[in-house]
Amino acid sequence: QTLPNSSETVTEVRVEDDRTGLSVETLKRAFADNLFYIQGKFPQIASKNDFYMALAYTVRDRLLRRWLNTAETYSRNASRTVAYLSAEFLMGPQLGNNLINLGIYDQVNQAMQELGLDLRELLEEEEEPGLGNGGLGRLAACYLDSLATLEIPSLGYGIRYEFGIFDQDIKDGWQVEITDKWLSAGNPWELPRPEWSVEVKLGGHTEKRADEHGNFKIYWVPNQVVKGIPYDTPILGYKTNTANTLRLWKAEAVESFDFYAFDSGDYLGAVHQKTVSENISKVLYPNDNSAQGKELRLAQQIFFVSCSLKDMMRIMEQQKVPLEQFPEKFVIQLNDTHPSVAIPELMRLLVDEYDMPWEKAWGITKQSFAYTNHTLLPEALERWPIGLFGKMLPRHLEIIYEINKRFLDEVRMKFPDDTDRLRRMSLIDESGERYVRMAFLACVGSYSINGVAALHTELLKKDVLHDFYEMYPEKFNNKTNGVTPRRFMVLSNPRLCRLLNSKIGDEWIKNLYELKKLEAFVEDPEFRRQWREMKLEIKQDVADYIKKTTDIDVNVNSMFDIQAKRFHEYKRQHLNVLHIITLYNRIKANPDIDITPRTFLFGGKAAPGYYIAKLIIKLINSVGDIVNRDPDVRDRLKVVFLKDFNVKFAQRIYPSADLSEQISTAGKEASGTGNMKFALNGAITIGTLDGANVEIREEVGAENFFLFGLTTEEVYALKKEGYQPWEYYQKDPELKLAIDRIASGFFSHGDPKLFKPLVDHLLGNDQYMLLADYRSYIDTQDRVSEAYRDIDRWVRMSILNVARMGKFSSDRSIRDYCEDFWKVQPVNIELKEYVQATA
Ligand code: 9GP
Repeated sequence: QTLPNSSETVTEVRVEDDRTGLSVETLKRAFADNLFYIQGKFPQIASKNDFYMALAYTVRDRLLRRWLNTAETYSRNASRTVAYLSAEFLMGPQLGNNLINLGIYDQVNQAMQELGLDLRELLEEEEEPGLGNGGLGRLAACYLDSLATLEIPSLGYGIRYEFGIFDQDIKDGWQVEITDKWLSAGNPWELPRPEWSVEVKLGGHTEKRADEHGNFKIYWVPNQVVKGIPYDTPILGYKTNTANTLRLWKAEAVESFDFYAFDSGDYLGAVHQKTVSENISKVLYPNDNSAQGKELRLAQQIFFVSCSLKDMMRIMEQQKVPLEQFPEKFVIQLNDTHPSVAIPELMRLLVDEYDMPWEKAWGITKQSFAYTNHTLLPEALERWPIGLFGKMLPRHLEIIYEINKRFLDEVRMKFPDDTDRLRRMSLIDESGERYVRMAFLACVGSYSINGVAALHTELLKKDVLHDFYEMYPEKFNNKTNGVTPRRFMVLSNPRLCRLLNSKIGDEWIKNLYELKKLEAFVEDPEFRRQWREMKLEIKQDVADYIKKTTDIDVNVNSMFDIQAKRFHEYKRQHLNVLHIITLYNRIKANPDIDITPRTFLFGGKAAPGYYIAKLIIKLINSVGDIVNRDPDVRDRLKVVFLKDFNVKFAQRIYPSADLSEQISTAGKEASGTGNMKFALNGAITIGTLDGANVEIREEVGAENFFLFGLTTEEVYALKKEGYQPWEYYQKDPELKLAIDRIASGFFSHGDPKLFKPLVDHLLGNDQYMLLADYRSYIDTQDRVSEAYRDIDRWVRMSILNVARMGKFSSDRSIRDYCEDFWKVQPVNIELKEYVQATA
């Protein structure tokens, strides 16, 4: 071969094909090689984990070429990049997803078979990185998948928690938390990049001093410095060459030992600093939808945003992009308020460290950030006590005061003589103990503010952020959430995929609106038969799993009625329990009653400190103990709590649902994404007009959705007029009996005290209005039971649900973000051969 612009002839040497080849033979050889050279094992003594690791490295090798090509292309073009800042990334297992996205699932399956191994068992072996609590972290993971699939340059930035979300065990019906040691067997998917480590300052005080030119400047004198080390994970798009990066920061001490203390004999003191620093990335706060006003949590937030901003500046420097062009090079998406301390941190970097005038720095900052709000719950809106904030971030507090001063001037200008508005909108809450209001800071420092479902965005505008909407109407927009069909259909539901592909091809995997084509087959009885058979097979798998893990027998012909999500009072798992008890009471009153058999499945974790949520878990298990054993029930009802709901488990459970419970109090669930995952797998929803349920119902049609309950307006109105749960209890004999049974100790071995706190909540103020919605819920559930008896009608509904869910792909969400305000273009990645030339 002749080199371009040269007459020299060279020999071409390809990098060993074992690292890139996709044939079954090559995969087998590469796998054996990795088992030998990386795991240091021969097959006879290798553990399942060794096999898993060998396969993971085999797959990672195939990602690396795409990853490096992508990085090289972005670097060469200095492409505009989305920086997605999130305290949580709930990635789920990597191996299966990478096989799907590389398009080599079948080859690898065959290769493993030929080696006498079972791919499914190896997939089971993976410890998933559970670096998130629930919907918020999983959304971030779905968005990374879509960004890569749509070939959008992007970086996910977060924290590499040593311990992710706890593993849940159930002992005597109670949740028990177990530390999640996800890293203990090693993580083959990440690469540490110590050369890009950065330092982050904490604590101390500020001083005003003259610099070398005699100009007065503010200096921050910290009392602690920690080092952030980036760990990179490739995020491959579906059947593209794009492999973006998830960059998670691990905290370490700047010096492992304080040598002075060490020399003076204070060994423990010397190690102390190391421990304090490492604590920052030690553990994920296991709270969903509630803010934790803890010092360590604030340290986590400043730690990862400061590391990330400095990393972006390093990239700009390397690509020779001037700092003034920060907003052209990066758009920083704030995933909830957790990273919003990035706003004063960017100001500090520009003003203090790069000597930029305030106005210029503020211009850059305001154009760089976009904020997504994910909650309407007041307790989840973060605020930091001034004392705590100032102690850890004294310079940031000064900057926030300055931002606030200038902001309130703007408010005064737009709304003269409205002092109450100033008080309401101030970044500092002065109504009692003083707090920094992080959501307000995010609103002021961002050029875009979005909610995550149409109703949620409307409620932000009308209520939670109403003043900010009046101040900056142009900033507000909606971006309804979506989920990735790669993980939640292709990987998790191969049977459904095969059936879909046989009818409409596989275009839907990249363009979910293609599912619409299924509608043409809904009148085909053979297709409906296949659909029904498929569902039964899936349910059988889950039934086997339930038998294996809980020893409970469930009937696959019964309706699988599933509620799987975090435990929270607003999500109302206990309303579901009231329905179960109602059915049980009907059977007790009339054992021969004709009832549609149901299997109630629950899954989900409660925050360790959230007593009532944990009591609801105990109630489910206690009701299950009675119902499952009572001979009068004759197996027509089964109640199963499936422990340790995580991404891996979710993938198993969503496909098996007949009925999806989305029953939060209207106006409380920002969007929900479980609702989408269930419907995409053919479950029919019973739900309130809350979050994205509203849009799901619009898409699938009111006739294919079981609606019940108060609307948001009705909830507000009823609260205003003085809601009396007691009246509902008195008026409705079925409701009264259900609650009385709980209160009497019927489900707690005669102990009336056990569930008293729960009963008191319900009959006291019933904040989430279960009693008001009970009758409508029960009547709707009766209609559900009726509908399920006509299984052919049910199958039609199920098919139409899948066919009409195209809107809820995360690809659609990401496209909306890109077009609407990220203004970022896809970049095509060419896969170059890596060629070593030797003369
Ligand atoms: O509670 C919301 C959930 O409704 C939404 O689907 C998810 C992703 O947008 O975010 C959750 N919010 C939080 O976890 C805390 O703000």
